[in-house]
Parts: sequence; C-alpha cells; structure tokens
Amino acid sequence: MSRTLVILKPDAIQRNMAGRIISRIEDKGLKISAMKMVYLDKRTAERLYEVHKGKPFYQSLVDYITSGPIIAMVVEGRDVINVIRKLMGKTNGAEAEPGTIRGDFSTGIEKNLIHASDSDESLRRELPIFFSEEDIIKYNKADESWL
Ligand code: FUP
Repeated sequence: MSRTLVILKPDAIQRNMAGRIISRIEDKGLKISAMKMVYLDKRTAERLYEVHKGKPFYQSLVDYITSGPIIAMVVEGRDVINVIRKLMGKTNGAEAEPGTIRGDFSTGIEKNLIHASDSDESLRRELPIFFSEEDIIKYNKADESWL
C-alpha cells in the first residue's frame, strides 16, 4: 500500500465535478484516508508549484489555484502514484485519452480539474503542505482483501 496526494482544483468544484471525480477514485478500489476543502493562499500555492517557478504559465497557475476552494485528499492503494496518474490522463485535457478524468471532462491545459503527485519525491514535498501524519486516518475497508 502506498500513498499519494490528490487535489481537486477550483474548476472541479465550480463545475460540480468533485463527486464524479471522487467516484472514479473509489471505483478503482483506492482508499481515501484524508480529505479537506481549503482556500489556498498565495504563499501556499507558490510552495505547491515551486518547481514551475520561472515558467511562462507559473503566475497564471498560482492565480487559478487560489481563485476558489479546492479539495485536498490523501489516497492509498497499490502503486497509487502511477494508478492515479493514469486515471487523470495527460496534462492537456484536449490531448488526454477518453476514459481518463481529464480526457472525459476537460479541454484545458491549465484548468484540468485534478492534481496528483507525480513521484515519491513530489509526494514527500507536497503532502506536508496539506496534511500532518495525524490527519491521515488509519482504517480497514471491507473490500481490501478483494483488491
Ligand atoms: P500534471 O502533473 O499533469 O498536473 O502537469 P505538470 O506538473 O506538467 O504541470 C502542472 C500544472 O501546470 C498543470 F496541471 C497545468 C499547468 N500547466 C500549464 O498551465 N501550462 C503548461 O504548458 C503546462 C502546465
């Protein structure tokens, strides 16, 4: 079992898609072990996106992610970083495969509904921005032995 950080971005909330996106995570058999709605302040957004500092889209990205509430989650499952990245689809919704979250619900490259850590290293940097170890709920699910 491994962990990842998932963020439903402001467009997911504004477009009433949070439930559908969470359903896809549940349908895949993954386990949500922490979840909260927050408004990111500018400093926290800059921390989240610090790897993109200096890129042409950086300022717009920070403005967008702070433009409305987001939902941050910890998701657990086997090889979950790769599994969620596959569920999300390519960064550019216009190019993402149908069947993926971005492929089905987005044509945006910036407003692309969802973020998830792309490596163990990113996870180690990103997860503490939102959650402490005590925030992550440890529990067993009835379906675990079937997954
Ligand atoms: P992803 O991991 O698929 O979310 O994509 P990246 O880490 O490459 O980019 C992070 C975010 O930057 C994307 F979700 C959207 C934004 N972005 C742009 O706005 N324009 C670009 O050309 C590339 C990325």
